[in-house]
Amino acid sequence: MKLYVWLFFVGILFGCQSQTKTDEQSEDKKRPNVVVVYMDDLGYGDVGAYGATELKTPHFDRIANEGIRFTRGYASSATCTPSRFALLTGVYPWRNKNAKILPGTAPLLIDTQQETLPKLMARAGYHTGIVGKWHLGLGSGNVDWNTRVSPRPNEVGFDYSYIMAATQDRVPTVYIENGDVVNLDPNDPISVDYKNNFEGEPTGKDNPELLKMKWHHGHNNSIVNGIPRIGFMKGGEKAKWKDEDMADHFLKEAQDYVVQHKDEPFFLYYAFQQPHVPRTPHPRFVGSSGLGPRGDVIVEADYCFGEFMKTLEEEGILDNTLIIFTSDNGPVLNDGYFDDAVEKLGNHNPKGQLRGGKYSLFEAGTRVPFITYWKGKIQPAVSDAMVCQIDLLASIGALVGLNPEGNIDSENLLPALLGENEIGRDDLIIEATSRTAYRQGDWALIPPYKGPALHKAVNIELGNDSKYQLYDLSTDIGQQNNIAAQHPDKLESMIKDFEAIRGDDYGKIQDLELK
Ligand code: NG6
Ligand code: CA
Repeated sequence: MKLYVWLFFVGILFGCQSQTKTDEQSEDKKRPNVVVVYMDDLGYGDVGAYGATELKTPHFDRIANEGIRFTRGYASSATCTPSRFALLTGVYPWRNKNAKILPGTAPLLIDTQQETLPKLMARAGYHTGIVGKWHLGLGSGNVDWNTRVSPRPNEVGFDYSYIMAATQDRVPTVYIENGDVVNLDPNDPISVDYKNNFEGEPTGKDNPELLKMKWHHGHNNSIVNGIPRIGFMKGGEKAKWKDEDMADHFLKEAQDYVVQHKDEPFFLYYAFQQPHVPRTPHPRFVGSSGLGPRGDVIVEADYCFGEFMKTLEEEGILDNTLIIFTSDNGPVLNDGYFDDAVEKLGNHNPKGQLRGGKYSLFEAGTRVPFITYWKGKIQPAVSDAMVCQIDLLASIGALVGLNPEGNIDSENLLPALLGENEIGRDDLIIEATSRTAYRQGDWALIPPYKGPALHKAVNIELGNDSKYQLYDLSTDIGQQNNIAAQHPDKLESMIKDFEAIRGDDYGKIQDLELK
């Protein structure tokens, strides 16, 4: 072949390649980033835009007012682990018998073969990351915290993970980056046990003189930073987190993630630890709310969210990023520590007009702040569509043009999430400490369950009753009037529809996590 002919073909080839590259780049530019911001125990009434007057949340309010504020947005469960399981897998948590509040030593709850939201995003060409609270188990039992933990979030779809294993009140109290404990000194290995203490180690129960925060119920095992925890831990001194710095620490990680991945489409799951116990605001937020530490950490979380938004703005990608903001379950005041949450509540009402709270089958257990925001793309609105976190898998899948694999309960509600219509789910099964209940349209059905009506320690009505409960939420949002007896036909049809999804053995559930 003559040289110039060869050069001609090479030229075409390179031309095509650079053409493809440019197309890909502009294609990438068009593909929106997706960020799920997940609060821990933030109630329906804890946000200004949802009616809070005693607590200022300007940054949450900004996206609520400039995006879509859903009035009927649900977590799948009234506790953390099951809600997170449903969020990431699109599968109802009650289908997995292990989807309960997990100890820090629990094995990974999600099957590594199972479809997940981050896996789907990775298939769509996104970089995927998680920063913050995990609480879905790690390893396959008997985790050695001194070697790389596996399987971990990376095995269920996250390219990058920077997490706490379980909760702020559970050991191990260390950060874990891609399976490695951050700042671990090999000469001071970590041991964790949820049954037995390690010889000679102080505990919240036996050493009250070492505590800067007192336990109310539970939370009397190992002491870290003067705070008694759930579970026993030994070693890892240099790796232990400082509770007051945690919010800033996760914020920095989330910001760094954005800066590092701004030139490619990314999916970030930013899972805050606030306002879960122990509530440990950084000193600059102490007293900021006037409502005690619970209010202060909400102000702190709102600040962190504002700073995170600033980063998206400064990096020039705010108008190309879909943000979904919500909470894993409803609010609780006293969740095991004496921290003035009850005493300093004043006129603040974390659950708004709803009944119940965290752990409850009543509305406040699962109906949570739920906001979608996309600068320039989503028009400000209030939507009454019933949407649930379980639907993010199919909905975000639709956004990136992929159908999730496997059997899922997730529904594609993308048009509602983008404000193109107000069509939500027809019905939804919610879960609370292994029990389930049913929402259909405006109606709420709670089957009979044994167990206390009131969780005394946390002072929350759980929804247990010896009879079926039926509420019309359109006229009785506070679930004060059980109208099952007046509406036998409605009751019967709802039980039938509920059982068609749930099966009919739900009533046998005795094994409640809370006794
Ligand atoms: C409970 C804890 C509570 C909290 C909850 C999990 C006791 C007495 N109570 O068992 O403090 O940690 O589990 O919360 O230990 S969640 O938001 O992660 O589901
Ligand atoms: Ca929670």
